[in-house]
Amino acid sequence: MEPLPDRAARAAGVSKAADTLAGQPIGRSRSIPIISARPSGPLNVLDTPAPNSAADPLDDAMRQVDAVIRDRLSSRVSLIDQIAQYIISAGGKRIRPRLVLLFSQALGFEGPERFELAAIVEFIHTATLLHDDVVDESMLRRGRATSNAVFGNAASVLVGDFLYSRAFQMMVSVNRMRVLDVLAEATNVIAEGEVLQLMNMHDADLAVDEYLRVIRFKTAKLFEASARLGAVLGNASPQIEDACAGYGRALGTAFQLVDDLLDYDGDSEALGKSVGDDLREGKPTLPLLIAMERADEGERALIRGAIEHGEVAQMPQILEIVRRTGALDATRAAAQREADQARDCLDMLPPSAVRQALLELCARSIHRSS
Ligand code: GRG
Repeated sequence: MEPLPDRAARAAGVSKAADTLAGQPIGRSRSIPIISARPSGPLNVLDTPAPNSAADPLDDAMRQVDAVIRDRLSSRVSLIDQIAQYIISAGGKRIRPRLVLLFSQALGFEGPERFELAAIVEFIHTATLLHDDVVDESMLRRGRATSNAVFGNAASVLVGDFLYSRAFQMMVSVNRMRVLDVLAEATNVIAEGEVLQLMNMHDADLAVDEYLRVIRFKTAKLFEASARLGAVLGNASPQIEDACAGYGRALGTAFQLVDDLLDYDGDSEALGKSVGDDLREGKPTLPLLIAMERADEGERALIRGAIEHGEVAQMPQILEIVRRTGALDATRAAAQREADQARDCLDMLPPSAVRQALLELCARSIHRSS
């Protein structure tokens, strides 16, 4: 039978030759907002500095997206306003809106619908974060207390529902069936991914390809949809649309692989969220799966116990095994492989500032600390 590391490497799409792959419990939450829970920083999204503001070809367009976000966030219900502002004003990298803008620009579309669609994908992303932090009982996100920690689980889930349904109202206003089609499918797949992940919790025998399926669903799908929407706006041919979607899918997969790696190797402060949460939750991600395959029998039993029972007492030893077995380098190599695939999808675009920005997004997604 083929040795486990080789199976893992193949399933993750990394060549053998390269040898590169191989809570805190939530207390009783307040159900009404409290003034002291307001963020100390700006509440206005326009005050949030855009990443890479120096030479960012999207500076101007991102300002327009932020204006749409601010406008469409409003609700007659004050708690919705407060929580939606709380999470959106914390910033975030705004990668998904950038994909809409970059691909629509690359394909020659300059209408205002691109700002609407960019805001829509950010709303959907934010809705998933609100829901995910409740599911995972996370306490820290974007460098501050999660919405569920501050406002409670019920309010967080419901405001997630508001953002999600507001996104669909905005989609209808764009009045293009194809847009609805892409986003209805994407959100459905994201939810499937999250349920699949739930089913895989505490499964120390999870296959690498099943892990990859989950990340393609829960994370890469929205990247894919964002890139595809840029192509839809540009009335691209089906071939070009699929190439754009392929870029988004590969970039999103690389992005989640790095996310999972940073959970073992990151710095909580830089990341703006707690590290080590995946092990605490018994979530079998690629660094752990590879470490298990490469470790000796005793170490394997230790990791298995941690995954199956969410044992965190052995965290330092497990971290040491993950590092020593090269599981982090192998995970980064798997992410690099995906980023390379994303880059290849750009061959259909002529050289331009936009194409350059998309290439840089691949590099930044791999070499990031937050
Ligand atoms: C509401 C459609 C819908 C579904 C609910 C909970 C859930 C089902 C899905 C959650 C999926 C999820 C949270 C995937 C992780 C995505 C991820 C890598 C988030 C981090 O993205 P960044 O780093 O975040 O772009 P910032 O903070 O920069 O915006």
